[in-house]
Amino acid sequence: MNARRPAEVEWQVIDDLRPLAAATKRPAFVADPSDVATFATDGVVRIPGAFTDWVEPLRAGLDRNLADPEAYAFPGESTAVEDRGRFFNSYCNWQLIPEYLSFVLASEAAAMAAAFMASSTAQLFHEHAFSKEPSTAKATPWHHDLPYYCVDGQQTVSIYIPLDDTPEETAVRFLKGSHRSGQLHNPRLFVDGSHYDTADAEFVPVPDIDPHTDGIFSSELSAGDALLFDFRTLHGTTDAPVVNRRRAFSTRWLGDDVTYLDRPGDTSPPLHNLGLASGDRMREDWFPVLWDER
Ligand SMILES: O=C(O)CCC(=O)C(=O)O
Repeated sequence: MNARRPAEVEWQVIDDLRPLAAATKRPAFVADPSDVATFATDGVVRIPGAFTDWVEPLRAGLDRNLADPEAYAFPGESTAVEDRGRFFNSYCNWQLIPEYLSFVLASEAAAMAAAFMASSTAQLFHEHAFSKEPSTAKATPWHHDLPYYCVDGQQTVSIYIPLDDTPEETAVRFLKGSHRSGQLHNPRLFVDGSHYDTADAEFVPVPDIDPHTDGIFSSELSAGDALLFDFRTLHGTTDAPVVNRRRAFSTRWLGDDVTYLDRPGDTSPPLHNLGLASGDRMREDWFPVLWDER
């Protein structure tokens, strides 16, 4: 999603995650049917206070990442040298950062993901952490996530947890219903909004979306809320300056119908040599199934 250096650190450090998944238990989650209906219709729903208890541990995990970005996989800076502030992100480090590992293995996220995807399983794809520091005035370009990923399917969800109270002006916004458009849009670099060079010829440019476009979901957020969104839901931010730090932690989940897709161009995360062909289920030894009602 930005100008990334190659991973200096191996993103996949545990050889086979299936024993770890089998040896640990995650709490159940009872979804409110009206939230599930909103997610299906709008492609996004906010669940206030869902992960308040995880805010401190996840901030501590992100601090490790920020203190030594090169010690973790795929560090990315999305502010140019001349820009004010800092927009940092990093992903695929949940096996390396103990607080992230605890979250994926012990929180309600897996059960919540399965409930909202209407899936009997929830398979963890990866986590993604973000930090916009005070004075950053950098928009997150409007995009949706599926075209960046080496997967395809309808049953997907990101669980995005703000780690700071965030005013509406700088919070991530969503175009309601955009997950049902049937179109896939070119992935864009976060640093300047330009399209990936090698994007699929079938992709269409992201439409112009501004804060007043009809059907925008936007809200002020409290640390520990959850925003659940489909990988196909368009989202982005304004370039309003960030006043107080704005950190967030997302986990990306795959449901029953999701399979590997060998995309023609670059993908993000740049996961190579997965040993899969298009149409294969993502391998459960590297992408663990953490909720399973099969
Ligand atoms: O927090 C942001 O500005 C971007 C978040 C995002 O794009 C995502 O979680 O997919």
